[in-house]
Amino acid sequence: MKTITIISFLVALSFKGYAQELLINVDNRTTKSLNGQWDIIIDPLENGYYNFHLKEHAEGTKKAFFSDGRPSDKSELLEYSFDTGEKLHVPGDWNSQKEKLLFYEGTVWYRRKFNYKLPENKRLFIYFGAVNYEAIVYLNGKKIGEHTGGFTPFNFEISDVVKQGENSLVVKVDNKRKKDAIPTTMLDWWNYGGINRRVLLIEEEQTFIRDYHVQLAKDSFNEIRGWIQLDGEARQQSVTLNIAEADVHKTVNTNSDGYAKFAMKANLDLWSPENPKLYPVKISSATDTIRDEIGFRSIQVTGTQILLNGSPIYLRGICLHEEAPTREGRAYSHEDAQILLNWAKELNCNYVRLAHYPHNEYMTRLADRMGLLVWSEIPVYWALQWDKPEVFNNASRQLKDMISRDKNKASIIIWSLANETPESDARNTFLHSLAKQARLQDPTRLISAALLHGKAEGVIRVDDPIGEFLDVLGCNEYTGWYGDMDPELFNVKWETKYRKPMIMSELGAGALQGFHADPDTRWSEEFQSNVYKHQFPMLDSISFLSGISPWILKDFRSARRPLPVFQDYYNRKGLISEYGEKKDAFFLLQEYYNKKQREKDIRLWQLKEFISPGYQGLKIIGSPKIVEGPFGAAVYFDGENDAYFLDENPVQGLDEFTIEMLFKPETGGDREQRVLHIGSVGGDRLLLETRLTGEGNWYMDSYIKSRDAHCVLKSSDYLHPLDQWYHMALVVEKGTIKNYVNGKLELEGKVEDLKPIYGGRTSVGVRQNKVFWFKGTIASFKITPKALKGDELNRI
Ligand code: GCB
Repeated sequence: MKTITIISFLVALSFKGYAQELLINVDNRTTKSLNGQWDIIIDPLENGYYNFHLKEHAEGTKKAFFSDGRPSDKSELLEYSFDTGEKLHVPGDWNSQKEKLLFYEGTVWYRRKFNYKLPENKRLFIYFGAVNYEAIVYLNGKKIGEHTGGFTPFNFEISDVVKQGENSLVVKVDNKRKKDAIPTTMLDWWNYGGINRRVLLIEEEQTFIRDYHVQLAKDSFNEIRGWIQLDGEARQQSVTLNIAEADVHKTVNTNSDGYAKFAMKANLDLWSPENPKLYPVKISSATDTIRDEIGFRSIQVTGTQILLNGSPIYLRGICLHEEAPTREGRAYSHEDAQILLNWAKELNCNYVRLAHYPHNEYMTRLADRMGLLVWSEIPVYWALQWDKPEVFNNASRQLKDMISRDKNKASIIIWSLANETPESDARNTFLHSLAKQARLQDPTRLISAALLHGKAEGVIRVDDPIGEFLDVLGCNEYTGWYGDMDPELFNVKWETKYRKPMIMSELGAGALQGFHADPDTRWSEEFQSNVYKHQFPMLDSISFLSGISPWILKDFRSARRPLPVFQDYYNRKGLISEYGEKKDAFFLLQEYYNKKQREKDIRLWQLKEFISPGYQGLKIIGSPKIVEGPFGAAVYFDGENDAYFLDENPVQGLDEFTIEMLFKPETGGDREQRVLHIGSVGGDRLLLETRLTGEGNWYMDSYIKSRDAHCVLKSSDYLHPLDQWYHMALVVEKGTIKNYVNGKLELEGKVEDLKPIYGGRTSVGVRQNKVFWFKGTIASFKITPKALKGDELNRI
């Protein structure tokens, strides 16, 4: 059968003997699991692959282990057998299943017998969630393909090779480290070998839906954009995308490659950590149907902030390795993912960094359901052989497959390209190419990398040249751990030449859980806590910091960490021990995150009073969710997510209306962020949106005349420190903004002259004396500083 490629650049990425294009969303396909006990042969000399002169065994050679042979009579010499040997559980690494394999790096052969009867007119694929590191797959003695890279899925079609009845599937798995591999020979995690993730047989129609991309268009809140890819002979079909709950029913025709793009508007309840809304999605063609659950959210950066659904967000994160929470070895199940992510939730995280490679799909599916934002990365870790084309191709393929599998997961906001790589021209070119590739494949997400930093004269700088190609800077720092634990070290200024948001992608210290001593004693919980305590004020002082992901949730195995008693081959920077016991620092970080949430999470502010004198019935007092009112409205108390919706629109049927707001933040402080949206979005309706950061009380009068596409916004009396950003936006679906006034500025111009940044909507805003919400060129806007008079109202 033919495999159809999506975009020509991706074709160029394929290299020798590589697996075929990926079938995505395997959870919702017709599958048969091949998980369970597999027969194995440990083969350090690769005797089953080479003869004694190191020549590869040809297909059909009985001695070759992939032939899965047995003596034909009692005198025949055959020096291997899968039938009488050892077994390993799949999924699962071998190192944690057999003591003698703890440090083993080499080849293990796996065999699984299965019975199959392929129904007529169906196609069959074999799918591996991940095999570390090299896999060669044989079915009934024939090689069907190979795969390199330990953390990405792959599949092969076996329709023509599968036998009706008993089949022998043999996989040669080799986890030897190599200098030109990814990761390379030096790494700070366990090189777990094996078939580490699930194995599935996937039955498909002759022509089926192999892949699709369904997400919000970049910078939009209401335009779903994407594509669908069919695989098979009947490639030209009409395909329907159905999201019933959002009233989306879109039919498109695939071209002769089986590919079709689509775009349409939709009124969506946006996904966020507070509201992890997933929509049931159905894609159907004449020959196939596939279902999924997809969330829609927007992720952007502006200046040094990350915006989720248009509102600034602080990422309260934690790093995780893919290690099982309740046993040794790799995590591979839904239950593992549930425990790990529950711990992250318990810390009050809204974000996780899945280090240092793509984790299994249970993690990202569950993150979608639980409302955890995700940074996902490829194992481009430390020093790679940057100038070798085959190394680049390998990285490129891993990046492609990571994005391909998870591109429809709302939780994933960041694709990360690399971790702590040493600067060089060759590395810069390598990573720049990966950044371009990632943007081409997925224009909707942010690109980052965990960078190193430099320090001179009390200033730490994050100026790595690849920062230029990133949307968000990641930075790993171990102040207080590598080197001395000197409190003075934290009195440092952080700077970068880039005007971009930064995430502190790692920080931390090690401790042996249960070992208590004074704070100066290495490996004690007190030492670890002390480092965290000093980190927090330093982190708070970094104005361009948009979040952190300390290293790391749980202690994990690492051959770099041999120190007896305290390490015993574990990296001890976990907040939780390998047995699941929490260290003191867990609770410190939890407390810090609770505080951060109070400060930064715009959802938490208390609306003290909300009155509308013109409409006596509308009165909101206390909790934002208490609403009494005669007319319908959408009242958003957090910008997007914590909206209170009433049935009717207050603007509807009125030529003009007035809302007066008296808004008093409960607590002041320069880190408070308050957002209030009034009105509603969609159709010809209007949204008045205010965002303010500032100290003390303030209030705003606003006046909106609507339905004739003319709007005026008037505000008064801001009290805010000048260096704080604030933003007032008048958002219109269409029409003209004649006048826009806030405490300092007046803008005039036509909305049509502006390039909308949120789908059909246009946002007007100010940052001190600069307009910063506009994208594209502003042709006819005038910005004039203007003093504000409290009682003035502008009307059109
Ligand atoms: C790092 C690495 C991470 C290590 C960690 C450590 O910077 O990115 O893989 O495990 O430091 O513990 O030193």
